Amino acid sequence: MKTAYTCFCTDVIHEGHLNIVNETRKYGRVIIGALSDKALIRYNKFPTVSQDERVKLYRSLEGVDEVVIQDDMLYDDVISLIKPDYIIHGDNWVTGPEKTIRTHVEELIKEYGGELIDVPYTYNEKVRKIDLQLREKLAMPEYRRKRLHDLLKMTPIVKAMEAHSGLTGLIVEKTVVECDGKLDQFDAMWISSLCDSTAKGKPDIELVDMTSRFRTIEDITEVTTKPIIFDGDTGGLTEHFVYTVRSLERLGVSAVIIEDKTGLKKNSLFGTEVEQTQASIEEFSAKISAGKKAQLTDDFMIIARIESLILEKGMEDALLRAKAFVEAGADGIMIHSRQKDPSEILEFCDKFREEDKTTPIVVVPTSFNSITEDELSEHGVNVVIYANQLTRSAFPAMQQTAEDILKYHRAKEVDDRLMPISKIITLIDEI
Ligand code: SPV
Ligand code: MG
Repeated sequence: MKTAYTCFCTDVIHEGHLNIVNETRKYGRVIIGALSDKALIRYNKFPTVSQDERVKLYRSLEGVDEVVIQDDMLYDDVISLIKPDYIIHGDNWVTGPEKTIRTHVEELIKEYGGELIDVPYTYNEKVRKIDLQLREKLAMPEYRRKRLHDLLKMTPIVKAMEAHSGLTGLIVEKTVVECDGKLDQFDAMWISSLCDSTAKGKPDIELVDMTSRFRTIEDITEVTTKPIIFDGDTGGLTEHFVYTVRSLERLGVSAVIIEDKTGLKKNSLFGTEVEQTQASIEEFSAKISAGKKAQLTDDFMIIARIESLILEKGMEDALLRAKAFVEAGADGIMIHSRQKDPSEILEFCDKFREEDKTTPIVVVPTSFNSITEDELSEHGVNVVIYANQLTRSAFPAMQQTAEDILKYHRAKEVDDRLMPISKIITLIDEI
């Protein structure tokens, strides 16, 4: 008997999937591939149920003979193992970002005389509603909050991008690219104090108050589902920080990063050009412990950011602090540097990992931007934050447009570089 294979990456079965199963049955013994968590998160979806539960769900479907795990988004693993006579897929992958996968599968299957079958994709009001409900579920605080924890287990390096508004949140949420034949996307959002302040035309000195920062979080959570890492600056007074922790948990934020500075905080990228004071180990450890004690949910993370390299206090000081902050209860360490060369960051990571194999390490490669995610991961980094690149790319574009309209006394000359209103509208979802 011939074998017919189809891959599912859904948590909920709707009539579209049942249709695919029925179509697959026409060609032979039905094998369903359950796309693994690892592949799923790079693709387009985040699971709301475990991989095992998905396998069970697919197995329970009438007409399904076998379910296997598909680990490779590009189908290489299952094709070499099963060599299905037919691969069946909805025709939604004929265009759009998934096209690259289809092209790859078509080439592989042709090599041994298999056949690719595209069946019409089922998209109606009912299916749309199910998709929407699934997304809404992921946006709920209890789901969103634990997602960073889950991601740390699922992927070698979590990639977070800066967001400071609903629109930038949507960009982080929806941008999917095809690269080296695979799809990729960001995992999380970083609510940067620098970009949140800059968007309001204010300096990054803890001047934008928490109420306003929470408003930014809400603007973003209203339209996205991805987990949030919040830049908590110094955390403020310990007596205030405990309230901030509770509010962030309630908002569905996954982690807050607080830095070991005291007094008037200035942006780290100024380094020693401005006066900045590091908090003592005891003082900052007490703040972390108080935050951990105040926390009510299991998954919320408090990450300690060490400014020793920024303030030129040396590697030993940075390592000493990292150890102390982990002992005080920190769920992760962020180490920062303003050197162009990543070597001091890598030295810190290597030395920290000699003693501590598990505590997540976070880095922000703004200055040392030549290093790749893979290289960072090889040195034990778990989270990479692109902290300000959306703001820094938008600002010069807007400024140039403003200058050119003034120069030409009309908007025609700038029009070619503007996104059409029709496209802007497609970014925004309607319920
Ligand atoms: C931010 O994005 O606000 C940060 C990272 O704190 S940095 O600007 O590099 O200090
Ligand atoms: Mg900041």
